[in-house]
Formats: sequence, C-alpha cells, structure tokens
Amino acid sequence: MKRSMVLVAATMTALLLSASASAASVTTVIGGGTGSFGADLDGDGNVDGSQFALAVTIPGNGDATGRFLCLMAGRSQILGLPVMSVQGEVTGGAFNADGSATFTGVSTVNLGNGQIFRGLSFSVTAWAGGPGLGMMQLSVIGAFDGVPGDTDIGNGNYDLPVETVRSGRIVVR
Ligand SMILES: [Ca+2]
Ligand SMILES: [Ca+2]
Repeated sequence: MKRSMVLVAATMTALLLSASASAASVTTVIGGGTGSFGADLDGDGNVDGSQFALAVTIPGNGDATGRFLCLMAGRSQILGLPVMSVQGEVTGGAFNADGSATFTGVSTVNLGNGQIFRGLSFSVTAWAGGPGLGMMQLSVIGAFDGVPGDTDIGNGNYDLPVETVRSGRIVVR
C-alpha cells in the first residue's frame, strides 16, 4: 500500500515536471520582409524572391497555430505568373536542434491566372535572423513537382530553394 502511494507520488511528480518543461519550451516564430532565392528560378534574367510574413506558436507537443504567407508578385514576378501566393494555416510544428523551427499546415496557392488550389499541405522551416542571416524554406506537398524552381524533382512536392532574408527579420524564440 505504502509502496503504491510512493509510486503515485513519483508519477505525479514526473507529470508535473513534464508539464512545466513543455510550458517552458513554447517556441514562437514571427517575422516578415522580403527574401531572395539567390538564383534565377525561371530563367528570365532576374534573381527571384518573395515577400513573406509568418506568425506561429509551437507549444512543443507537435501542434502549432498561426499563419504563413509567401507572396511572389510585382517586382518579384516569378515563373511568368503575375502573382504566386501561398497562404497557410498552421496546424503542426516543432523546434529543431539547430535552432530553426519547422511548421506544417494547409495552404491555398493562388497562381494569379485564375487558378487557385485549396487544401494543399505545406511545410516551412525558418531560421532566425535579419538580412543575409535569416532563412526559410517552403515546400508545397503533393503538387507542382518538377515545375521551375523545384529543387528535388520527382518526389511529388514543390520544394523551393532556401530563401535568405533580404529585408525584415525572422525571429525564433
Ligand atoms: Ca527570375
Ligand atoms: Ca519536388
């Protein structure tokens, strides 16, 4: 009897410790600005990039909430499209050992030519920093494999190159 009480107490202590540990490990990813892929993805002579905004909370249990926006439009025209936007609702995420954060969710991809794709899964990894230091990498899952800009042709996904922050900042804390 006494032994089981000790066991219960030990289990309670372990639960409390893990609860406080997860509370302390909430990761917030916020940022906005412009980025550069450092390459001319569509062969039109101009190095391509995007405008981006992200605001994500990752509690540490695999879930996440927040929003992500990547916009390639106007001066960052890409792939011959007037606009390409990826607007994401974040549902999952994790803090990585290298200090970056990866989050996933469901996105709407608008190609600006009347084609809008809804319900596409996406994944973003973000590394903190300002111009020249911060980075992010976006993949759209299960679509657009092999179109210009895809860095891993044949895997079923649209894997954009790592984009480096050109103005603005990404904060991971
Ligand atoms: Ca280009
Ligand atoms: Ca691919």
